[in-house]
Amino acid sequence: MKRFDYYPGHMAKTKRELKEKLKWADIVYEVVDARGPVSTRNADLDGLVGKKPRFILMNKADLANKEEVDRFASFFASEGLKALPLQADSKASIRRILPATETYLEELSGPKTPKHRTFRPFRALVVGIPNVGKSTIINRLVEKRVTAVGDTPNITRHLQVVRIHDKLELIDSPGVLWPKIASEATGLKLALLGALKDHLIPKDEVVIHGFKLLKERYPEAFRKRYDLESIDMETVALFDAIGRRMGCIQKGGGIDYDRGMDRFLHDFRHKKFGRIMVETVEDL
Ligand SMILES: Nc1nc2c(ncn2[C@@H]2O[C@H](COP(=O)(O)OP(=O)(O)OP(=O)(O)O)[C@@H](O)[C@H]2O)c(=O)[nH]1
Ligand SMILES: [Mg+2]
Repeated sequence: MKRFDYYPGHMAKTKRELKEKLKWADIVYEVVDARGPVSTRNADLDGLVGKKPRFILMNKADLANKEEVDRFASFFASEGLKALPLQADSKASIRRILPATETYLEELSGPKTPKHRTFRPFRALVVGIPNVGKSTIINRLVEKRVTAVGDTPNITRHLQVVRIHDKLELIDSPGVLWPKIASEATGLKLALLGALKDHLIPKDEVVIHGFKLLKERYPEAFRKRYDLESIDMETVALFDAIGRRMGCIQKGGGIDYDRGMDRFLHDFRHKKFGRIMVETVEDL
């Protein structure tokens, strides 16, 4: 799996910064993509967060299969982790975060709560891999009802803290983690979801994986999207048929595969096959 090893130089610095922010936080919002809630986590976070309360936000739930997302919530619960499906661009959905956090923190409080916590709001940090919606969540949480608390010099000089609730404060920049690519299968899922830079895995491999997944799980949505009579054909023939249907034709009349693949990936990432999952609880 050598070719999937990828650790950009700036990640060491990012991790250091994340550690600083974590010192400040009482609770961590771990944002994942609801279409692949396990593959879009990052194993390093366990070590970094330690025993701090953690809340998994399964974001982009509007793009994912609802029943499957609920099953992942139960799966996380069985591992002792709280998880909430979320659609960051919906106000109603964002509004559920605070009460759910309060309930969670109340569950955790009681005899174990350190005394100082009754005197100040809880402090939350949003973390996750790229493109899962961290910034959208922060912007939506912070919108309007906030009072800026300002820099907190005794912790880290440039941490901007905002009060979003009388019981909760938020650091206004997210902690970014690189995805952990544990296997080729995970890499392909992350690439399909757009959580990896496109050049990391050859595009045709990602597309072929997308074809395979759709053929297995969502054949009718796949067939309908491209108005095909059948999808029961070899990969190359499928490439051709889809490319033709999308009008991705070069000057000489051949299929423009590159454009076709981009169009397909865009479709995959933007609900053109309905609410889909790149993994299910059974897969794990
Ligand atoms: N459909 C849908 N799209 C979302 C949702 N949340 C975020 N997005 C979109 O996902 C894309 C990435 O969102 P960001 O908030 O920039 O993600 P991020 O985690 O901050 O990404 P980085 O800054 O690259 O680490 C944007 O195009 C958002 O509009 C959601 O709940 N549903
Ligand atoms: Mg961001």
